[in-house]
Amino acid sequence: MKRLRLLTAGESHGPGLVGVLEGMPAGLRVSTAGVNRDLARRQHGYGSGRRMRIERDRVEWTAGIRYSRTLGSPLGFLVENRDWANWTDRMAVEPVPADRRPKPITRARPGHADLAGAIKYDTDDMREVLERASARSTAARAVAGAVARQLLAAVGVRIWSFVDQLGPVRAFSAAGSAVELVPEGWWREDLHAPSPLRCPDPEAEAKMLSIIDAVKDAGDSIGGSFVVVAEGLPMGVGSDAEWDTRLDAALAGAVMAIPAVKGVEIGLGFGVVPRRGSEVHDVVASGGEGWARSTNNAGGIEGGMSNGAPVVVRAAVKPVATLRRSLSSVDLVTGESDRAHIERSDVAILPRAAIVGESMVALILADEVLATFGGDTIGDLRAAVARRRRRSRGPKGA
Ligand code: EPS
Repeated sequence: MKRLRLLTAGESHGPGLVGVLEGMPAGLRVSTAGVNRDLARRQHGYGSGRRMRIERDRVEWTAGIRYSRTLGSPLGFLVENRDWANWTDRMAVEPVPADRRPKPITRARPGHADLAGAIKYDTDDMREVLERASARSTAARAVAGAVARQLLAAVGVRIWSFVDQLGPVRAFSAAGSAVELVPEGWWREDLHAPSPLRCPDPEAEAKMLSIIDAVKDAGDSIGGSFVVVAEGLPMGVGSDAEWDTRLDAALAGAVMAIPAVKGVEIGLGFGVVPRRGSEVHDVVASGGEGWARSTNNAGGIEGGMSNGAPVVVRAAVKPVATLRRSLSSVDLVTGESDRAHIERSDVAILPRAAIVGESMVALILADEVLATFGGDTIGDLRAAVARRRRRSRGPKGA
């Protein structure tokens, strides 16, 4: 990131997750209830394992906020792992006598960090890898993302998401991201009373739920895709000037950095491949208010910059790597062929991954907004954004 820095630490079954977010302007009112609401949203969804019944994620601030406002200094925070109480031997910081140590994990799960990590860190116990590689780490990102979301809200940007596909079932049976088919204002419903899979098409969602049940019974897992939408971003955030200043590149990298994400599209994405230019580009018209575009195939980004239309990012999520009916593997120590290790896990993570997607998009957009408009205080930022909005109202002569 250009102006923000986020550093997180924490193992899945250690005492907790910590984070430092540096670069927020002073004076932003931070709603702790809002951050906790986003943490709860990340925990919601059908297909989760038993762990989600143990955790009640809440943020504890350790730095950077006074009387609910940011000071401009780094924000420090902590999210406790309630499950830690059940893991004090297995994840002890101090040495534990050999007879009290659990059996090492030596049979790598295909698709997980286990094997490459065991080689990289030179360990015979894959627990030392999988604890940090766990998607538990995304709870810390959700805290930082929630603060970023509040900064964006202060300058008129709103972020929401939905699950648009699970296995073979697509919301609205539509090709592409289907954003335009989501009922107006659905995001509000999702915020306050989310459906089990956070899918805005109830018919498709019912099918998705039965797929999850069938996959669970078969000891298997299933993936799909989610879409994140950011509305109200001013024009010209990001820049065309250099390969590493482009907004789409930053978004793609950050969303790809979510565990289990294997593909990222902006707007039409891979849908551009079979189409001609006249079927892809969003014609420019000047409507009653500002620049009117009847389509948004560009997903809100042209030339590496926001064009004022909603930013639309879609991500492909692979099925979770832990299968109850585990796949073939080889024991790291004995070299014998055997079934992969089985760790308590989730069957489907789509509705939760979508919230992590919101967090990553919020972080990047907050960073890009700050890099574009600057400001030591939220007041400076607001004034600069307002100037840009005035300038982008429409053609000069209109
Ligand atoms: C995860 C496995 C499960 C998930 C965990 C990620 O945890 P456990 O092994 O304790 O059952 O619930 O996700 C979280 C704890 C979380 O907060 O998202 C994994 O193997 O990645």
